[in-house]
Amino acid sequence: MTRETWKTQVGFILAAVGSAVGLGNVWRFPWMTANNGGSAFLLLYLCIIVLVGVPGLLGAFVIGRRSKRNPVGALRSLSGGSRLWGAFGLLAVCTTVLLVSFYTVVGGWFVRYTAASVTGGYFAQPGAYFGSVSYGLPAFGFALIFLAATAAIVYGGVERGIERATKVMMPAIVVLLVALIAWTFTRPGSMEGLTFFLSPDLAYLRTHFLDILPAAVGQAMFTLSVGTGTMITYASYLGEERSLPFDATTIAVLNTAVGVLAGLLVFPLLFSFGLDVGSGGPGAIFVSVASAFSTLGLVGRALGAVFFAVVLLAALSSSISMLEIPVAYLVDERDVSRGRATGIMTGIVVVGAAICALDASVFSLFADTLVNLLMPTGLAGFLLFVGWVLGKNALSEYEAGAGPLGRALGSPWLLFVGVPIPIFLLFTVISRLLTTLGVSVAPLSVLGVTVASSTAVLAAAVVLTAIAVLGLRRPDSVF
Ligand code: ALA
Repeated sequence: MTRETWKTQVGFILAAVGSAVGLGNVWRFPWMTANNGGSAFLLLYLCIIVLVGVPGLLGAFVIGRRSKRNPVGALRSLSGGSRLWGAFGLLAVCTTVLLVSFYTVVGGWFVRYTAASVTGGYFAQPGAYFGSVSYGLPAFGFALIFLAATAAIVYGGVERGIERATKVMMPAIVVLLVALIAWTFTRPGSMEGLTFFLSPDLAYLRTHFLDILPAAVGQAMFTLSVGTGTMITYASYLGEERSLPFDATTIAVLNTAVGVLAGLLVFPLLFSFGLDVGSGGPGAIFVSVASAFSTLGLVGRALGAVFFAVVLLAALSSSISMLEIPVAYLVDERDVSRGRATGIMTGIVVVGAAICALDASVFSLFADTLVNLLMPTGLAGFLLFVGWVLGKNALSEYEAGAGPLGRALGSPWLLFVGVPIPIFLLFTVISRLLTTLGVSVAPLSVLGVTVASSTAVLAAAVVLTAIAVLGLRRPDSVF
């Protein structure tokens, strides 16, 4: 069958930004920022977006455009038919199914809160309200509404469904966010929130660097949709004339801008209402922002409906990009029609969403632990593939359509994605794994020299990367 392509170039950029901009920016980013030192987290997160996120996006684009396939077909065909790489691609597809399962539940919360804003449903007791609707059957029911909307757009296909929908959604999100920020800035006390969010706290960053690093990496992966194959699949519908460095930078900048806009809204809003920014958990934004709106009577109903609807649009443009991955896998690899593939995958996600909606601990396993472990692992694997399996072929794909500046950065990029970034990602994955398993690594004594535990973790990441590199090296590799 003829493979679909993006009809317009702006369609690709908007769809990719739409994939990146979502609950990660509005629900997870302010929550992570609040729990990890405010402006210190912001600074670290921005550095990771530039140093890991943009090169990582480029890696995904190179794999996608060169192969014109979903992650499984892409890794298998570009590696000359390796089953092992095919299996790694399948891991990425499965990761996406896990993500879209919990995402559907959160999307359902936003559907409910949009409706409850209109009726004033959460106004009496915002905290207790979230507790009563967040899990169980009520949450599952609303998740199904969100999933039905996602599936309908994916069923429509690349050009008619995804491209058309995101072209309208993305500008609408920015306009609505800016309007809400303008309103928030008129409130007394909002400037304190701005300071918490924006004034660089280098002392906190120095003392808590290793504590907040994994959270910042996980957030950067999640928000850019890298490490799961989403961007591989989107770039597979892309023509050779596009500049990949330009597109990756544009997408990262626009995505970060929306995240920062969300922060500019949420923190001033919370401070102006004297609400606790650090009250963690997935319900933080619901409880706090809903509390703010509930004090404003009828105006609060209107503002609440607009706010939750804006986030809902952003969530939808991301969830469609995630559901598209397993659908593209079935269409490309199993020769299933788009309609059937959408039906099958929606059925699987219904089961996943039912599991995620069971209770808070199952939800956190998906939304927190698995995201933080699987996404950096996925990206590390993709980038080792780019550097050592594709090697010089990756460079020629990168250079096709790129301008002089982009081309000049090609070789440093390939080196960077081939060695330092995988080491860095594996370092954060191992640290997180140890924390998750409750294993604390005592300082080691090597030849009489005491090695801090983080140094031992770093050494493990270097050894793992070296083993991978030695195993993957071929004539076309970076070195
Ligand atoms: N990138 C998507 C988001 O931030 C998953 O919500």
